Amino acid sequence: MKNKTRMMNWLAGSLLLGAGLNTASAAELPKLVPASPAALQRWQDMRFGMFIHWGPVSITGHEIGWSRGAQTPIAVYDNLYKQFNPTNFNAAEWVQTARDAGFKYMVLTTKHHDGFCLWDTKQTDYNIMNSPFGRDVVKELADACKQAGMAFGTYHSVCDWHHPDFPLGSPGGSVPKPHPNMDRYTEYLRAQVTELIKNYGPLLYMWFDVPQQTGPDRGIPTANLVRSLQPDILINNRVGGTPADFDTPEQTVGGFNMDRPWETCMTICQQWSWKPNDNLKSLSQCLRTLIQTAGGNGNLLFNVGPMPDGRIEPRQVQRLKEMGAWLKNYGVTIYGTRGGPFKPGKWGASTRIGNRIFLHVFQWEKGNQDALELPAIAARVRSARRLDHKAPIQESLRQADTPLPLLQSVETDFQQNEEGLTVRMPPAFQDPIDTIVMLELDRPAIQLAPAKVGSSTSSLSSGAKAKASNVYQNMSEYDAGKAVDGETETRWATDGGTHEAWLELDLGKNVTFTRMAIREWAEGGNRIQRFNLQFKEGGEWKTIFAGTTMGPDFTKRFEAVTARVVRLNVLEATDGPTIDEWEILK
Ligand code: FHN
Repeated sequence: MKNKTRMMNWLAGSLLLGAGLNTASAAELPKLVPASPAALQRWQDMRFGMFIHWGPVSITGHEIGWSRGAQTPIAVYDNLYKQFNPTNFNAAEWVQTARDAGFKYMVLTTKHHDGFCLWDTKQTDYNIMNSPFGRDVVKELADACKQAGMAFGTYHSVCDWHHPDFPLGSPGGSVPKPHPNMDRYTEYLRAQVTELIKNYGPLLYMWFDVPQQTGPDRGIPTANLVRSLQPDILINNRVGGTPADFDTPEQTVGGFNMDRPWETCMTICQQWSWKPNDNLKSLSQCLRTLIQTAGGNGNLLFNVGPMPDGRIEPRQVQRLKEMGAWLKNYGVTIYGTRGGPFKPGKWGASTRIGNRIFLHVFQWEKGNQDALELPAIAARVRSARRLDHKAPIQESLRQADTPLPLLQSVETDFQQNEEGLTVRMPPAFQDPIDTIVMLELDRPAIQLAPAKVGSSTSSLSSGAKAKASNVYQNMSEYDAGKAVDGETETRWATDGGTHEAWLELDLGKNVTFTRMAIREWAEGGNRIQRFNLQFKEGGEWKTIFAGTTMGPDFTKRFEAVTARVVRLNVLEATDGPTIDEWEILK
């Protein structure tokens, strides 16, 4: 757990505050060469990529990089490669697994924080060619991807806890090296990045990671070197000191954003690298993550950790095959689409392409005749049809403007007026994971402004005056009001290491309510261990409910309460409590 917390704190810190180790003033900083818009568009159309975390560490079953000097002593960890001989590794099989899953690109860890290199690098002997396996894994996978028409990208860790010149060492970058030389290390890093692009490219992108000790004065020149070697390559926001081309929310679905590309990276289990009997996500979790990501206008980089013998665990292969079967029928609602116009939420998500909106409905309003109420849009809906791969094929529905497969669909009950749109779905046709309704419009769907769906407008706490005992770095992006702004992609956050805190809402007047729904920030894990909910009456605090863990989907119904001021008291938390959204409902 410690490693994971350290990993998350690194992520929260460096992505939020930038690596900030800049020695040059803004005026002297080099300018980042911008990305190719066409390359960005091509990558966004792909929507779904396979992340692969692999290396000799898989022998131990512990986390790559982070277990060095933690669960596994450094001397043992650094010699694992001498017994690494994954004779069942077959790049073509990995690529076939990716194709069967519906992935459109693959990304392999070429070097993680442990410094071990999975290719025939001339910069260090600490590489796969000096293992019993003795084969260039990066080359074999890159070639197999090319052969199959699968895009290939490389993950490359900026930090290197093994390399003597990198200032920080294991565990987790927490121990300073005796004789660091960051200039020499940066040259080493750039020499390896050059090898990867020149010898294994063209690459879809360089996915840099954990840019410890690397501010814009180093990060931007490295990014520009990458761009000079392959002008249409993409670069993520972790090269150091620059947001570069796209954001990388981790282990959570990123916020709806039509302006800046982003890609959620997430594990299919819990650990990034191989872990025996790890918790495998359900098909519903996997598909809904993909749908919510595409609905937010993002890509999903979904991770597997192959076993020490070179195979991907059969359980994971099976889960990926199930995703692929769904995408075979409904990939038309994901690939090539853009997010929205209806923003993702508990209700589901929406994607759009041409004059079509695809509603991905996770929950219908039982108390409202199994309807879905949507806000008004500036377009006329010509038809609503439920996609059903078992329905008869209608040649007429072939998409003339894009080479999309036939859409097998069934007419669906909907009403539209100036208030909004209501779609009804009999329970018999409600899919337990995702019911897809295609709306045909009288204009291009991309023209429509994004719109929020559902309960946030009905929450009595929407826009309430909020205050809290603590706000992360006193940053307005994380202040108390972010817990009641109706946006699940913003949140109230507190400083790391905060174990108690309160969040107080002034609802503006006495209101009567019977329900609360609180979303604890999913990426942070269940930090809240004990809490209570109170309201103020006659100057005294009265407790409505006292609980233990909260999680991302906490709801509680209780006897009607009438009050103006309410408070969430976090009495015990493993780390800084943070709330996406707090709804108070009649
Ligand atoms: O520390 C790494 C972690 O091992 C993994 O590679 C993830 C993938 O995005 N990146 C870092 C944690 O943010």
